[in-house]
Amino acid sequence: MVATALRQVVRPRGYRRFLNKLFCYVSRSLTCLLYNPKLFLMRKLARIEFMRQVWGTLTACTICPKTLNESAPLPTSLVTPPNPKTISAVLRQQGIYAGLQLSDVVVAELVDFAHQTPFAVDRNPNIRCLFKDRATLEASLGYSFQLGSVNTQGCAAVQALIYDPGLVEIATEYLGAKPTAIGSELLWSFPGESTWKQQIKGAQVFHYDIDDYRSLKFFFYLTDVDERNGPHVCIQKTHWGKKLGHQLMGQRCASLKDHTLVETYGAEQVLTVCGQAGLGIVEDTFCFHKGNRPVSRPRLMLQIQYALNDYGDIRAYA
Ligand SMILES: O=C(O)CCC(=O)C(=O)O
Ligand SMILES: [Fe+2]
Repeated sequence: MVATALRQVVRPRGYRRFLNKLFCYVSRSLTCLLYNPKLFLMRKLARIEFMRQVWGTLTACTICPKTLNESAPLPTSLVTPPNPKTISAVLRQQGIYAGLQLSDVVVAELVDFAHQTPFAVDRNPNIRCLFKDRATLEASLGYSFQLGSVNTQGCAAVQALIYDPGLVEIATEYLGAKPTAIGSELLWSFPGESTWKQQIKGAQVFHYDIDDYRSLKFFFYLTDVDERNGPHVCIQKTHWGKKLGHQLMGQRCASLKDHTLVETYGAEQVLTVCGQAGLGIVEDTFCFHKGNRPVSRPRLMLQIQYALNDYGDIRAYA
């Protein structure tokens, strides 16, 4: 009601847009505070590097060493090379390491699952579609899809990877405590036009994730990726040392122009990761990063995420 009243009183378009945005931001924050106060607090604190340093250390010290469900540990890693200490050292310095490799067999199993399981169109759980039916459903709905999110729960290969000793060791080494697996997603990114708003929602502009005081994401390409097929792009070394303004803005940094961030942190730090299906990236997603929208063919990618704490649905209230 207050918002409606404000909208009627404030006439100029710029103000109205500003008030609208402010209203959305405040109402999202309040909802988060009400339903998930721990997540709210972490999102506000972790963006400030000093707080992240302090809380990260405190949390890591208090973590029970058996946080990760170890019910199905594998004897050997499905990922090469699992050299946790080296990878962790590169991560600390660069914020990203792009040299992991999944075997062809595992890639084939994941791709098969993604083809046989309906995806949630643009992450909307109410619209589901099989990969082979995409063109037909797009035509009948009258728009082209940007993303397709496949639920990984029934996929044995994903579950095996979540508890893969190689991945877990890298995460443990980097996070400084036993990690918690907080999410996984098989994600299609489709070629096509999109508005700036859609690109922000689809993580296709530079942004950083605030998922915990310390967190880590693994990305595995399941289709071949070149410059035109949705490469993952990272501004290296931005996991620490962000400008104070960018720390205060948190996830709202996504509304800044990509070129502004590149100019601020240096074009020489921009790493565009191209590679064949099976290539794995591990990244501290406090770095500015994005997945470019493919131009020619769909990209399929698996994400697995570890952190110190699990706050529930990390994509909610963002
Ligand atoms: O699609 C990508 O390469 C990046 C995805 C991402 O950054 C995210 O989901 O937060
Ligand atoms: Fe992200």
